[in-house]
Amino acid sequence: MPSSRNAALFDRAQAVIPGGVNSPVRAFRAVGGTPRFIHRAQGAYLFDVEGTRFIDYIGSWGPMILGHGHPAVLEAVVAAARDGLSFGAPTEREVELAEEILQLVPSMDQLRLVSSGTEAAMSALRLARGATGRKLIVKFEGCYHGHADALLVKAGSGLATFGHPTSAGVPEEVARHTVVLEYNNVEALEAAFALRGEQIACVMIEPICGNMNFVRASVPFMKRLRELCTEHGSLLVFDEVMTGFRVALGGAQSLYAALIPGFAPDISVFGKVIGGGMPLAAFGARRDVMRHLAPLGAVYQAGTLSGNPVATACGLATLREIRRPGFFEELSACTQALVTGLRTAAAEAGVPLAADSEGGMFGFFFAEALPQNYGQVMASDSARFNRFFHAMLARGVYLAPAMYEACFVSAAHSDQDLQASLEAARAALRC
Ligand code: KE4
Repeated sequence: MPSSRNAALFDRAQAVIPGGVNSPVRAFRAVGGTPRFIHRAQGAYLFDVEGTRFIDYIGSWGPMILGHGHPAVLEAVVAAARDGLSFGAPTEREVELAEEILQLVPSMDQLRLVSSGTEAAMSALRLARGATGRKLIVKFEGCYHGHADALLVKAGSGLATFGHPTSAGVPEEVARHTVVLEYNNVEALEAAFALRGEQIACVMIEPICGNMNFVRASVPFMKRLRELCTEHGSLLVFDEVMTGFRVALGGAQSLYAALIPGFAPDISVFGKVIGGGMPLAAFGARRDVMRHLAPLGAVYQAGTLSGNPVATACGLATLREIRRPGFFEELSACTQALVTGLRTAAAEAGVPLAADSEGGMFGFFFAEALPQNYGQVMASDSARFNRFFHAMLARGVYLAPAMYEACFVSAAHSDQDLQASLEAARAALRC
């Protein structure tokens, strides 16, 4: 049971902040119960206001790939803060960060730094529309790209028909320019392009969808998507806010490039890890696309804190740590060991569980097989997930409080942490 301090704080928070949280998923509504108010974090651990320690598999929803309080990152942030929190003017460090990201993501010639994944995805969308002169965008059910109006849309009644808002406040007129298709459905993709290909400005996709917990775009699907975008002059936008510098140093696009000769997205969106826990995100593309952005071109995009000097120091220090030789090999091995342990524990308990991982990102479903789309994700056993979530929380293991969210391992997670987590899982699977 949550401590009285967490409950009292939640009551206080709900008096002054809608739902008591500054981002809805934190309210535990998907899993029920009272959210834990975190007081501090260190390494692989979160500590709530009661001092209860949790092994952290959320990592701030992805950014904390090094764990909390990495010395080199802290040192860089403090030093940068001492030199000034914000200037609203260009700095050398923004150039350094841009150069280092571009070295790791060869599909981009240039990028623009912004303050959140939502801002980056929204700007990438406007850039795609401005660069192509087209209005229609395509997204996939289950993928989340932040809360820009055009992306809060669900599938229309028929194939490739107009989308409908998933949120109040999004006008139908906006949603009608968004087509929502089923993830991994090649036939639906073919039909949509056959019907409206010449109107499609871009297709935005999470290449490994962490907003469906963990669902991979199949190679045949991704290959066909790339071909269709090329054939119809539409831009392929990779939303790597979650997968970027998390599933591999070169992001998910580097994995597909290794499997599909010549593969590359046209525009890429990054966030989370590149900020190292500070508000920083980015979008980038080839020069012929980025030239459309103000002040060069007619696509306007701006931000007071874009490329903030403290955030860029945090991001740069993080990037320099994860570039170290062997970093991703070790992180992947650690994550795979956890996932293998989860599968074994579930098999021993006779509980159907399907799990997958890539780099430092993992997901699991109480289902016989890994889901390939949103419908299959939602068909998994949510009641068991919620019981499991709370049983793990009670045993000091903090998973994502929703069965459609991914989980993350950091470089700070030790073998002892993994063994403790699996011991908790063996008990939690019997709840
Ligand atoms: P932010 O605006 O939250 O920085 O990024 C939006 C975003 C864009 N694209 C992808 C693939 C994302 O996963 C996100 C944000 N992810 C959620 C968790 N699924 C952030 C947590 C939250 O909303 O509180």
